[in-house]
Amino acid sequence: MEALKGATKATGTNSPPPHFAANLDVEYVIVFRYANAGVSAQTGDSTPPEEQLEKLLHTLDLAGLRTVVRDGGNGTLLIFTRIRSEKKLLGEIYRSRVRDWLHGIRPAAPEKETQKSLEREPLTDGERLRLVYSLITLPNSEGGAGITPKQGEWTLVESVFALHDREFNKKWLKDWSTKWMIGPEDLKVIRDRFGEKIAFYFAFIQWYFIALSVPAALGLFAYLFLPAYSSLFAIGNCLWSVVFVEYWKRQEIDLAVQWGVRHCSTVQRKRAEFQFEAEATDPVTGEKIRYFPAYKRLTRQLIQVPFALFAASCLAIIIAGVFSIEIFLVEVYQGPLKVILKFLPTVLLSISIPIVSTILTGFATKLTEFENYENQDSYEAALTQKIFVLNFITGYFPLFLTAFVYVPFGEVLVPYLDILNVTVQHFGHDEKYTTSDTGFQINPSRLKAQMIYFVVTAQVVGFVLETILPQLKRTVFKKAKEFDSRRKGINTEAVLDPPEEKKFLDQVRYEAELEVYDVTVDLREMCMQFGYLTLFSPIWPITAVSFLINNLIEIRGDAAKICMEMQRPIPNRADSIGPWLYNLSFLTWLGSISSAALVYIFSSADLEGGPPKGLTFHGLLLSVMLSEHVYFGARFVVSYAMSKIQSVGLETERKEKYMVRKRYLEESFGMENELIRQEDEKTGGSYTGVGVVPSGQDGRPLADGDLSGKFWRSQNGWKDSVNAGVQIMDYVKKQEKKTQ
Ligand SMILES: [Ca+2]
Repeated sequence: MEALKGATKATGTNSPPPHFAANLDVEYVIVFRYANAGVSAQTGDSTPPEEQLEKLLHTLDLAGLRTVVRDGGNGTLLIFTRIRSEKKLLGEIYRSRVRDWLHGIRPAAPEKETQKSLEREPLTDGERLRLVYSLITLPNSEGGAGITPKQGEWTLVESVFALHDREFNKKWLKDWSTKWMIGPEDLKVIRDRFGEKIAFYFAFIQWYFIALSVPAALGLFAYLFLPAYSSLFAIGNCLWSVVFVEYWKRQEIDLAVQWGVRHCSTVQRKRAEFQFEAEATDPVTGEKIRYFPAYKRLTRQLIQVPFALFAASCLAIIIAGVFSIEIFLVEVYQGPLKVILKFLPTVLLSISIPIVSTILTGFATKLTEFENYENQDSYEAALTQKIFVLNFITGYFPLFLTAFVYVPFGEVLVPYLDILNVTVQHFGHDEKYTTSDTGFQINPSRLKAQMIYFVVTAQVVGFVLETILPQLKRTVFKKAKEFDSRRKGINTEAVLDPPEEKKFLDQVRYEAELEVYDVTVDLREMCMQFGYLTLFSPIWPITAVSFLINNLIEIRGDAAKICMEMQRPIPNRADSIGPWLYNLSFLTWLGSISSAALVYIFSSADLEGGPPKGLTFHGLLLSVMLSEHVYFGARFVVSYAMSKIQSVGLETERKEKYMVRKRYLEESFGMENELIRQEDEKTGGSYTGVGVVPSGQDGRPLADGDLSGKFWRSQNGWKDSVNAGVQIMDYVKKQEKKTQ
């Protein structure tokens, strides 16, 4: 404690803001694993852990960070870091702001005296943590220590994380649990704490929540007064989704300008994992470029195609297989144990899909790593698209299957499920247990029941899993780890804790065990949810009502998850919700097709969701094409209308740019104007120094007889000119009187 207190004093008055005080002014904690189950951890190149630790601490020191080491228990050390002096931080702030200016993120150059510019724009917690994090992780060439966990020479560095500000978290959760609406002020608070990337997520989900009230009202109306599969509702829903996405695009710009991050995605965060083949110098700019041949990346990217096909068919086969079994067991099969067997497919699906998805997601991640992207953003975009494909199939394929295969063609196809009798007969059942010969009829409530499952049950289950699973996983892993350590004779308890630090260190060790928060998981959840609304809501019009209720809780649940289940997120910047925006647009487009098809197929049925009648293929095609054209038309109109509405953000940007231009111009003239003003005050308006007609040495020589010289000296100041003017007017008036 004394050492830490001393450190605070050492920096003098420029100590970190009070929020860090509860964490003893620690900014980051680095977990260093020196032993793995009793034996020294493997560094890869057989250097002992002591050597890597020494190198790590030295590197941190060179990067301008103070360090303190404590025991982490279970074979780890905790390395606490904080910036060595606030002066160093000021330098970093200035550099970062200059970089932003050079990349066009901020309109004006930052002031040289950072202290002054900080008074104008105080440093937020998030910015501070972001800067210190980049100091730890940026490559040496960019002024950082180049420490990336588990990479390269840092094989023993397990993680780098920030400590939660528990006081703030408590206030935040309490605040949000007592109010309905999350306003711009609340978003700014999140942005200041957790960075723009997470703030964008909350801004998005809040806007989505508000916007949902429209389809919810529409859906409720349709549910009560309109016939099932009403085209009116489908059109309204599609139009809403177009306006929703287009308006969000505008809001993104507004927020980015407001938060000063517009165009920040142009400053690319380099990935430490990027492997380059050669380092070359740009012939034009002289900049050092790490080169990886484009054709190689392209060939690697091409692997995506067979991968996507493989993954899609894998998932599709499982889903279709289980689906057939289910239909057979529920609607065809009449034998013994039906009550129990009926649940078998659900169990099968709930076990197989998560396992297969996890394997495929792992594969997608490996593939994206193999594609070897240089920047974090392009890496994330590539990964997001793959994950979206996987989720698309698991999330929507069952409904597509029921709506467009089972219902229209069920009566033709289902009897073929008899082939399953082959397997069933092994258990001693025979033909009489099935009704397929006696005329099968599709179950009209099936589509709706399935939709309700995805819209209500799956959402609730997802929410519960999201909140409880991390905690469960942690407890199990912790127990397993402790058991393993005990078996191998390592001390599981941390030793050598100074007694007064015990409480703090226990908290840090607890946080070290938490998972790393990934905001794209939450974004994906919302994007998938939006998909159900655009693609299938004609099946069950009150879908939006269910989502509205769900999301009211979801927003708060996600906040609680960040505070309690996850490590404090590293504040990253972003100027949008990234690649998810394209997926939203894609879903609105597909929604126009899917809704049209649903309405065309099912509105002709006698029963709700019953077998459709009098369908023709060209009729379907026509309605789909028509709807799609209407979609493109609507999107064009909406985005045109949006561009006519003034955007606050763009206005602000324009204003800022104007102010900057004005300031630069004023600065270049300003000095002289100021001098003139001072003289004016002193002399009462006569020309003495500035602006006086040049004479003698310092200007154009004026001879006494020079007409121009005489002319300009005739009035010695603006007041003289006024007097002269008044005299002239008086004189002329007098003359006029005389002549009258
Ligand atoms: Ca969530």
